[in-house]
Amino acid sequence: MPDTTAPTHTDATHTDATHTDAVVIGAGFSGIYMVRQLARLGLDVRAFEAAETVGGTWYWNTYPGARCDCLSMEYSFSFDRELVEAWDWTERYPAQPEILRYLEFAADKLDVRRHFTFSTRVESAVWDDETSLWTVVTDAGEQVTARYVVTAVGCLSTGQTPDFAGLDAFTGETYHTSTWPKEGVDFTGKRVGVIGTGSSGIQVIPLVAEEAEHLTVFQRTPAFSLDCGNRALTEEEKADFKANLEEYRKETRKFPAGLITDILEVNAMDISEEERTAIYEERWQRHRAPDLLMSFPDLFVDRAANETIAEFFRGKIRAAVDDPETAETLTPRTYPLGAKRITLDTDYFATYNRDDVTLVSVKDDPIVGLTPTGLATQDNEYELDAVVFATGFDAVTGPLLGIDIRGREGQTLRDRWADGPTTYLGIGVDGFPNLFMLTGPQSPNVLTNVVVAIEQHVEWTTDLIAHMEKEGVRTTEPTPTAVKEWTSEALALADQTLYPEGDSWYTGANIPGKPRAILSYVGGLHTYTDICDDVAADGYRGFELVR
Ligand code: NA7
Repeated sequence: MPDTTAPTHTDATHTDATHTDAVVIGAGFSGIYMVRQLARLGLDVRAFEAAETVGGTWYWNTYPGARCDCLSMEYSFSFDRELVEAWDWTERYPAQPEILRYLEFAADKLDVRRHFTFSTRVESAVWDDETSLWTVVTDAGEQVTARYVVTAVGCLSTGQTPDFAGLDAFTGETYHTSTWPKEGVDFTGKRVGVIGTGSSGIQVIPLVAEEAEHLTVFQRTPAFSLDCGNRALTEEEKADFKANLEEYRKETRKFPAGLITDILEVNAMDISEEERTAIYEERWQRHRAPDLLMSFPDLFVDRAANETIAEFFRGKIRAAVDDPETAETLTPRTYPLGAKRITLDTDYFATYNRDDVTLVSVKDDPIVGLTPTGLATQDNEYELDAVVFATGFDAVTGPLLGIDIRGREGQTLRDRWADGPTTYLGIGVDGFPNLFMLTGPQSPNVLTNVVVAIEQHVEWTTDLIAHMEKEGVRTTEPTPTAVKEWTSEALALADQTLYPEGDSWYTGANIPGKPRAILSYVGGLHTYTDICDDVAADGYRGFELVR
């Protein structure tokens, strides 16, 4: 049912609206590249970003220890040799400040900043059938009409804080890792609680432990974590990457995760335990998660095979943690390795050998809520001066549904996706013409080196818009059949894997009330790219192009 409180198309064609060809929402990797490509097509482009500068998730997540889980050189734009030549990464795994500097540098070099209005959030985008235009409204009250809207809102940009009782009554400090104060936080002399042991928790915990008087970690589900073995890049590594850029770019797109990986041709279950363990150990030393997770083809389809690598990781926890009981509490046993994202850490498990760190399993002793002076579990009370929420994100769909997007006949995307997202290729939705979602749900998005996925999405979308401009196509939207079929395929493919067995943000299971559905296309970026290319070569099969 159309929501009658919504702006109607009459409201939407505001007389004081300015007009542009395309609006891009977001200034992370995808927004920067999309703006550059649309500008190169000769289109007028306006772009909006809530933050005061570019960076996206790397602008906001400034908590101590924030670091990417992809290698720096892999996690960077590869489409422009000049840009690659002009930038030198310092570390194997880049820390947040360096990634932010990189994105600032890229935005300047690609000359996209002038298209952006910063410190401005897009509140709504409403389609008008009569004019075939979107009206985009910002929190500053600006209205812009545009033929195209491209969302570049990222997959992990809407933080979630659990609705604990007593949150407002707590008199101490509270922080969320995804909106960390830019001036930093000093925990010296303080009793600190960290809730959450996903990637953010695992990165922040060792550093808070070093500073705080006492740290209490509230863990609901333990993580499989890989020692990231971070180090400075050598001059040889940097030179090698630059020299082989074109080959790297071509190769990387042939792999499921957009990362060159040597997947063995034998199944884990077809070799002896000794052989397997030797392979895992050698790959552990490479300090690169895909090398482990993709060692054998059966690891993510066969639970018994998965158990072999899970047990290898568990052994690493036992070796790192002195107290066997604490080690056991830190040991994941309830889900397959990889069904929740593998975390990359520095000294995470060893942190629990400190006298000033306490681990609380809130699976066994659930959180009841915050009190004025701390946190209460069912059986205990913890006095705290500060609480850090490392409780994650409303991933992939959260940032899109945070904008009031209304397509034909006032239909909202929120209503449309009430039972879970439905898309064609993760890019478009029927009834929402000329709306293109970069790294949208049911595209490979977070199951890849996302920068490679972004480049593929931006380039494909640019080609489609260029085609529309050239052929005089006024509107493009997927057919209902294409959406139905793609959605079924995406869901069915996920059912053949172990992803549904993990309660994680990959499936929306981390957000109470969120429909549980895989938020990514699990068939691999290589397969997905072929499908997209084939769709384009076939005259954009599955899209209705109206002149
Ligand atoms: P994650 O991976 O979603 O981790 C959130 C953590 O917070 C996880 O351990 C959750 O436990 C825990 N959590 C969430 N809600 C609660 C409540 N209500 N009570 C106790 N514990 C809770 O988010 P991150 O920010 O760490 O990482 C997200 C991605 O960002 C990461 O994978 C990288 O790709 C970058 P749970 O596991 O749900 O039991």
